[in-house]
Amino acid sequence: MKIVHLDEPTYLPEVWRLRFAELGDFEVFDDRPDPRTAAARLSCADAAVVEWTKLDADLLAKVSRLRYITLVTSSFDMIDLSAAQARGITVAHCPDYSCQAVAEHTFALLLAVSRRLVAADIAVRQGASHLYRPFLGRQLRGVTLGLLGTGRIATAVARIAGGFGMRVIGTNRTGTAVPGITPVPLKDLLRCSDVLSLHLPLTPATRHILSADRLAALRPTAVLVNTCRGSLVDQAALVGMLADGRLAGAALDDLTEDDVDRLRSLDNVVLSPGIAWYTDVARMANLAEIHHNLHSYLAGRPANVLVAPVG
Ligand code: DAR
Repeated sequence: MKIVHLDEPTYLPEVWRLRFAELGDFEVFDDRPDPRTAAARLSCADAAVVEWTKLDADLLAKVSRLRYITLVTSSFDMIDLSAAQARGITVAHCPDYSCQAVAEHTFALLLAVSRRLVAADIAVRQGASHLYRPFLGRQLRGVTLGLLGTGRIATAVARIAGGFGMRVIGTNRTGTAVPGITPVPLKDLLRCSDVLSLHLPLTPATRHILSADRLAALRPTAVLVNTCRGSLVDQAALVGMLADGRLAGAALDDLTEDDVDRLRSLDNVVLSPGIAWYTDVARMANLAEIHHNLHSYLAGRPANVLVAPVG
């Protein structure tokens, strides 16, 4: 059984390389391959671990032999799942490893934007002391937190929000109730949230789920937190609203290219470079989850499957 790690692992200490090597002939590539190189590598393997490479239908059409992919991510927008399925490839992902990390980062971002922490830090480094007026904070206790998506990460966010004394409402696709989150229709979520936090995967159906129209339904005093893919939001519309005071603030862990320079210039925005998942505990849990995925596939009962070949 040949297993490749296709592209530059963020974290793969030697002990874990050895553990993966117990599962088969395990080869790690430490670069980020172009599509041709990626297709060639995948065609020499039975199973692959993928972190960065976009696996679109064109690339997958060039892949032979490969039967299994586990993404190291919980997100799965970088792979064309139906193309993989059509080529007889089982695709799994890692939905669990980062739930607590992302939930905690949601609050790191929310507190940073509510207390203008980045600007305050800069002010102190420039000599400020007991400077109050630019830094009037917004209390979280008693405000309404709206969760768009009520899965595992949102549930962890709701648990933390309980400690802050926030009222938590949420919307999901199916209308199912989740403990700790009061279910509401989307239009009420937009209308009632003081803080709106996104917790759903990017798919063709969720791209721009926060469209210009939906953003316009938010309270002008609201704050948006996004620890998911930037493309869930119509970023150009968001920037316009933040710039002219139709939305109070935003805290974003992922950006798109749309109007990004103007976004970077706004001072009611806090940004982080895709690090919501990246904690000491989560990166270890990520390795355990990838290992579990491979192990369960090899044992004939694949876990965390996104698509499996039909028939
Ligand atoms: N968007 C997050 C982060 C993935 C980063 N890389 C990892 N896990 N090695 C996700 O899990 O989808």
